[in-house]
Amino acid sequence: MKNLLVAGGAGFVGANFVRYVVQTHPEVAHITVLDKLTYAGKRANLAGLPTERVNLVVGDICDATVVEPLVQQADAVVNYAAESHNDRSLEEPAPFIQTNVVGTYTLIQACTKYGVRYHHISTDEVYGDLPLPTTPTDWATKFTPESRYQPSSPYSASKASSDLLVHAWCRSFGLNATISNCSNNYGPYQHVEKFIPRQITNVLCGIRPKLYGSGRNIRDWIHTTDHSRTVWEILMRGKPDNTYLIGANGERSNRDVLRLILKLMGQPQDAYDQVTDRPGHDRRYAIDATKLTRELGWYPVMTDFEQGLRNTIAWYRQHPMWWRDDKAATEARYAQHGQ
Ligand code: NAD
Ligand code: TDX
Repeated sequence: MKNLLVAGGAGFVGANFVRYVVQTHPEVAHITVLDKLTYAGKRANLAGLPTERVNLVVGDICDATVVEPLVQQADAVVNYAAESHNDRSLEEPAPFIQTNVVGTYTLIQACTKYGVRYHHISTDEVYGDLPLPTTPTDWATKFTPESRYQPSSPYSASKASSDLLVHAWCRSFGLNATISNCSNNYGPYQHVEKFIPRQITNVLCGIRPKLYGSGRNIRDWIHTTDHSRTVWEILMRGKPDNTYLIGANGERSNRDVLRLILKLMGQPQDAYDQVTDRPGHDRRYAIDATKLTRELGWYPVMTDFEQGLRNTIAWYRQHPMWWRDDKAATEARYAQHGQ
């Protein structure tokens, strides 16, 4: 794997992956990032990386004339490019269908044509949600690779569709692909529309944090560096046409996460607003990552959530120029929906 093509590598999770590979895998001679630089992608996310090892091509994964020559030169393609925000998908689903479904189709067609290895980045949200747990048996119930696909939002439905395309291309056309479905990531470079950076930057701006509904919804948090490590392992050692679920046993309610942010930022525990809930809001995500441990000997490293959150808060505090321009536009958009 000397030459990688990373689609969506100027976004949050993709840029963290590119940084991880550059820092830890000197055998990768070159990474081409293909990114449309939508509202969510930034050149700044790749700043400081050696230009002889990383270059950015600004382009659309739906455009075969851009995609094909880049795929032809690559040893492997990792696809992070997506419309990624549930709230936006509820307002305007069209770009989600275009990028997440048509874009994936365009990439896998090119990988099939040139016999290039493909890894598809997906989400645990394709499995829908689990009820809020009340008994030990409920807590033990988690998503597995055998769980039924039943996505709730236009975003998760478009990601589910893209996963199904990849499986079909493996079976019918011999595409050499793997899929990973990861839980909620946190860490640096995440857009301020997402839960954790929104609340951190709210506090930094003197805005009261906003909790949707009761705040009892549970998300399964993983540090984005653990996600990157796992994707690398799957790229190297994953079995063709296999799905790997990535999670770090990081389940917490939104309310608990928000109260921890407030504590770490020296604010009163009740200094937040409860706002209009997200329509169709998934209740709980929980990942059973047994297959990763069994097949790849994988385990998460960055499991101290409080320390990870402290570092993430420090990053947003130290990089106001990175997020300041997005903040006002993001809050204006939320205000239109009472959020
Ligand atoms: P993001 O919105 O921060 O980044 C997406 C990137 O894709 C941006 O750089 C954007 O410019 C680019 N992009 C969008 N449309 C494009 C197009 N048509 N052509 C080329 N580039 C395009 O999203 P993220 O949070 O980094 O998520 C990346 C991937 O990881 C997604 O597939 C998402 O489903 C998956 N994922 C994310 C999480 C999470 O918690 N963030 C968890 C599990 C899976
Ligand atoms: O202001 C907020 N208040 C709030 O209570 C926001 C923005 C969110 N929330 C809640 C909704 C969710 O229960 O916090 C939780 C996390 O919200 P998001 O950050 O929007 O993430 P989520 O919808 O869980 O999806 C994320 O994880 C899976 C990513 O955005 C997806 O791309 C990924 O697939």
